[in-house]
Amino acid sequence: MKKCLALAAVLPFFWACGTSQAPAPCGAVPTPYQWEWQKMETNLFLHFGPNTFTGAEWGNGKESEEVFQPSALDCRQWVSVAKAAGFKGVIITAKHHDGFCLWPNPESTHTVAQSSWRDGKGDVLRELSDACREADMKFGVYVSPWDRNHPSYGTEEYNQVFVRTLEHIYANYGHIFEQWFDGACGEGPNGKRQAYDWPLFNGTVYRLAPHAIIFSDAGPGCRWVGNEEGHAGRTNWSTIDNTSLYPGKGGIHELLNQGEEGAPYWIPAETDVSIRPGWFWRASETPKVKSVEKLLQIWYESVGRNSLMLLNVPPDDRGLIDPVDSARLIEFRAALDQILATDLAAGAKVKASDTRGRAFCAGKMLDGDENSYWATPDGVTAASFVVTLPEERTFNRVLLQEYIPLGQRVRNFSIEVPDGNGWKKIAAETTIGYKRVVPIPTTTASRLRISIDDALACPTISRFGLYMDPVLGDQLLD
Ligand code: FUL
Repeated sequence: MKKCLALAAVLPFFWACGTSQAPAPCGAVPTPYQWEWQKMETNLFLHFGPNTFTGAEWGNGKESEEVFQPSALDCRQWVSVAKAAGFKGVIITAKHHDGFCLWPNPESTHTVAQSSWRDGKGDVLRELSDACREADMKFGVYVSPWDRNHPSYGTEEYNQVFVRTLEHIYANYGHIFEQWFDGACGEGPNGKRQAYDWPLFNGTVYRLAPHAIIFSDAGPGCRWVGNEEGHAGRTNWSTIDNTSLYPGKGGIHELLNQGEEGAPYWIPAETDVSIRPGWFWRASETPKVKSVEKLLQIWYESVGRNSLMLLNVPPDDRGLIDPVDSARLIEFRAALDQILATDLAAGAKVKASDTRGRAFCAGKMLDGDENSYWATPDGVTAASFVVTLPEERTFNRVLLQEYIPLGQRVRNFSIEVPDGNGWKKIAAETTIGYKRVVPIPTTTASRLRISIDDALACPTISRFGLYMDPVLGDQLLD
């Protein structure tokens, strides 16, 4: 009896605070592996192989194995550069279109084992996967299905060769976080093209590594962003219907760039872009290594637009990251870290027009916990929140994150600052997703209003932040 009375006294208190249930997931959601992958944010791409020595972008597969002669290969140097520059994973071209394998692949006679480099005992994948494991860096592989060397390319047998090639990698080189499949499908040594068996290739990877994120134009783990210049769409849904897509299919660049609202599969965009004009290292292109400003812009237009940034930094012909590239990477990260070091929303008070209850109150956007979020009651798909800073502050970037384990929801949002007795709109955008960083004109204010103007279901916003970027300033505004 006493217990009942005590409960009766406490229950109204809980109701008053609003002990609502978490919202139900909305549409497609990421797997736990995709969620972890998205949080990596920036990874390094490593294009390395015979092209590094011949200067070609696409080798023809007839290059002698002897051309592969890195004089001072040190994969630990690659990984320490990646680590120092804040990258979470690396993806190496284990086999590019020329067919040359950076490991002794028993399925091929065009590999490191046929080169006199290290007396045919060299193995770049071994050295890199070991270096990654030692440094707690994630390791991924690009394995080109297009093979301009393999004699069986263009026949049904080649699909089996390719499967055994994947099996060999997955059996011998430890944990692989991402499998990169390029869609290129040209002619092989016998002049024939290959009919790739994608379900077989993807099935093989999932059988060997269920956790791996498979990249291709069509996913299924993540999708190409549709260009190699480094920008995701301003509208960028992590969902897409890939049922009729396949790697290499033409005419889908815009679809890949923007995703598809409400589509049935979670296949987020990955933005691959090179720090140099080409994908492979060439001495002549060293003066053209991208500037810190350009790299920051790419970060805003990839990570800041709900994508992952895969930045190619190709090792040189010694087998080392060129000092110009490594210095640029460190400068880029230092500039980015400095911008993000001070969240100018710190100490702010937030008040939302609608709240699901205390567990989902607006303050959850500022608590630094990626698993807590502001949410509105079911059915409330337009709502706003006002941020009041402790004093006037100057900023030009607004950061927002959705709690994507429950799906991507926001379709339109806007940002306003006080104007007399009312508000003035300074930005109107579409999607948010995992992370959105909106460049706004440099603004000094103590209040801001963010409105979610439309969403597929009640919004779930896990983070709000304000930053000042003095490097690019207002350069990114239209
Ligand atoms: C492309 C390839 O053809 C390029 O050589 C490069 O590997 C790039 C990342 O993907 O489709």
